[in-house]
Amino acid sequence: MYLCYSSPANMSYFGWENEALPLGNGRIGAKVFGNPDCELITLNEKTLWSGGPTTPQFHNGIKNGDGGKTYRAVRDMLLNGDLKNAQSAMDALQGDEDGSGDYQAFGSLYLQFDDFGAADHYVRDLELDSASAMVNFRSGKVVYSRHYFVSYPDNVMVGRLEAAWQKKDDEEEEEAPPPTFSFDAYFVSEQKGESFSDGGTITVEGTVQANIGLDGEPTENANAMRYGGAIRFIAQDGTVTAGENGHIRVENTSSVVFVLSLATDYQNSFPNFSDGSDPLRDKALPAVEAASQKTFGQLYRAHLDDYRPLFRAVDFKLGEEQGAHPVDFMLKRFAKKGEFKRPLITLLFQYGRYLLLASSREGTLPANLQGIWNAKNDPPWRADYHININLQMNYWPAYVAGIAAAAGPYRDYVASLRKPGRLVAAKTLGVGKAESRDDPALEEASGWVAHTQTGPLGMCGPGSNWRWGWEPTNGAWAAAQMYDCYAFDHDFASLKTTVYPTMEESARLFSQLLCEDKHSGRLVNAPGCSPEQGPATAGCTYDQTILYALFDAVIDAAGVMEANGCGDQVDHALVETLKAQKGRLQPLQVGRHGQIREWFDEDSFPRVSKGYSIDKLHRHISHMLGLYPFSLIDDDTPELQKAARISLRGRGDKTTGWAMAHRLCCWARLRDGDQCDAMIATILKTAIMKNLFGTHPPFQIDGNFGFTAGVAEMLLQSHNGLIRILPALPKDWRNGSISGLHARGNVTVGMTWDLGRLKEGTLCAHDGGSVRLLYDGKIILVRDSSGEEIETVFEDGVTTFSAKPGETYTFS
Ligand code: FUC
Repeated sequence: MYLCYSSPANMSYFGWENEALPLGNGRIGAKVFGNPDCELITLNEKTLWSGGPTTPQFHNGIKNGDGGKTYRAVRDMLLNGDLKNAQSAMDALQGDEDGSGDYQAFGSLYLQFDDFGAADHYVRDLELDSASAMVNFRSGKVVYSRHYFVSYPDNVMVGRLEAAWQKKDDEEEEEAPPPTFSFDAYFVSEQKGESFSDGGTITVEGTVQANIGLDGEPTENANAMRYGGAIRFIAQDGTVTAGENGHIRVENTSSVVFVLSLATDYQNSFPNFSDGSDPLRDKALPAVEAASQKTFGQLYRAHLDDYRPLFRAVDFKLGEEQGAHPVDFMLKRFAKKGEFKRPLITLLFQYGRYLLLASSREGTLPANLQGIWNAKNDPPWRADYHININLQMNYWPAYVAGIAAAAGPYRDYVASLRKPGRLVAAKTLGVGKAESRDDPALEEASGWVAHTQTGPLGMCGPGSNWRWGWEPTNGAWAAAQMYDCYAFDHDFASLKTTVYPTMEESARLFSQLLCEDKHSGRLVNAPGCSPEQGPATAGCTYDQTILYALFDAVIDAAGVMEANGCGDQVDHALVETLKAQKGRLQPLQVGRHGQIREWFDEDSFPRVSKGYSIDKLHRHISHMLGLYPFSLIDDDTPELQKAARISLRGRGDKTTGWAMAHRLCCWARLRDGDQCDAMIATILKTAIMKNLFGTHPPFQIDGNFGFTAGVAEMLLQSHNGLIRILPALPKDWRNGSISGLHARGNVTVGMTWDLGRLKEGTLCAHDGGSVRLLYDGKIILVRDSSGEEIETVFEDGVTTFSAKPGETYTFS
């Protein structure tokens, strides 16, 4: 599977965003432009951030640290029905982003070639199956080829550039010595770090200056984070020599390999985020040193051995091959004539899996708003971790689309918000005792909170505008989603050490904050906002849904902990309280127009009022969380399904990239395949760039990940104890197959369909147990691996059987 193009990427920010091709190993990110005469590779290191505790103005977003006084006052206004005054009072709850920093650009590698004449027969591609970018072209009788990849096992980017005589089939093997080329290599640091060259190696190091690209001067966000990078050139023939100003000259070579590694001294350990290392000498140079002892072939083999099994776990076909067409041509033809739809869907689905593996692997930060790729020191929305949907969406495909190897960084990052989140909870909500970042009270699991804009250096306080910045349940959502690691994959080790304690502590906080709303009798969180619009109210659908889902996850997980002999780590009294509180949250209400209400009182409050406005077509559909990703709206609540349909229709299809992906997931849960197909068409036409990056606009990668999750959800669903086969197959996806999808309960499922009907499926319940299958209410025949039909029970359209651990069954 390829993304292929017949011209290089434009050497501009536009070209970077729309055209250059991404590579990555979760830690080092690269984008390849592929210009024949001057190769440009922009580079990133995931942890290179400005801001944080070493900048004097940073206070984790806490502006009003009055121990919860204001919070309680606003809450009481809302509980007393004083909606109007509460809106003005909200201003005092705002925090700020001071010193929270931005994800920084690392720099660029340039390879400036000596003139070799005009280039033709140009092809540039990204092969998803090998996670490699290739550039090939000819000049005269010479074929030039470049091959790049970023290796997770060796933690280096590797490139090989070669020249060879063009061979015609009927010609004898060329006798002449191989053709050669020459170039100057140099590195441009986006942090104003100076580079040096010695022998065949360029090094660069420095400290983060922050936003220096803007006016040339370091700003107050400079945080002294150390970074280092090393690039070594190894030529098969010709010469490699160090030049002036950090340049390397490669002369008359027919084949040269470079290995490159980047590092910082960051570690995610609040409040001191430095590991005290010298990133150049302790990390980047040793990685380059070790890799340069190996051949290109050895490095490539190790890369493939690591990556390929992960990528190949899922194979997806929709009955029409992609052919050798350039992607931009396919996108245009689809927009104009509806052609190439199926190959574009399979490609974009697999691209989402590719991108998550490239931007999120065990041991580092999760994929941010741009994954790992960034060419600016002031990227949109800081390229941070927004948690009112964006970070969560990045990880929606992780389990269902068979790339759990990418999920670890999400789990670890959310867990790392606990400590700064305790400080925010103590100072703004009055829960917990911590006064400062080094207060020993921060060691107590007293309850953590995180609002919208979070970052890797401890930012999790409220934002500078409450309309988007005050959303304390965001962290609770992020925590609830962590449970996927157990729900899908039965990863008990993660549940025990990281996931359960993080979820339980979030629930502990909200369990204390919930208040009784006398009018409705509900327990409510207040004040709360529906992201990112409308008034602050008591008990909005967003808050109540998230808390319901979190409490549910904690209660379930507590049972799993108990069953695995870890009951002593469970706060049993809390779990009993959560059980009692859950039933009183009443998250979902149907309103006057038959819609799911986004706010409890939405039928009675004015649509536009001083301090807030409501956009009927708003991109966020936060009142739909009960439909997806949570599962409060299902076949057993048809009236809520109907209301969700009305709400979704009312909100409209066309919006920003990620928001369309959320709609896609929701329509899949409503089992409306044709509407999903229509949604996909809108996404392809309006929110996908030439390099298939999703766009908000601007480029924002959650659109890619949400797309992959949505397509998976059309083919397989596994919530509320049922595995649904082909639940939202569009009429137009007549024939196809998919293998390697994951269902909750640690089950792997594959399916083939023909003329819109299930032909055959395979299923492996890795841990065995009872499996409940639903396909269109039809009876399903199940055979074991020897082809014997096994005993099943068919009731209410559901086929149930008992699976042996690890046995592969077929069904039809
Ligand atoms: C959310 C959205 C915005 C944007 C930002 C990064 O808060 O509302 O549209 O995607 O995150």
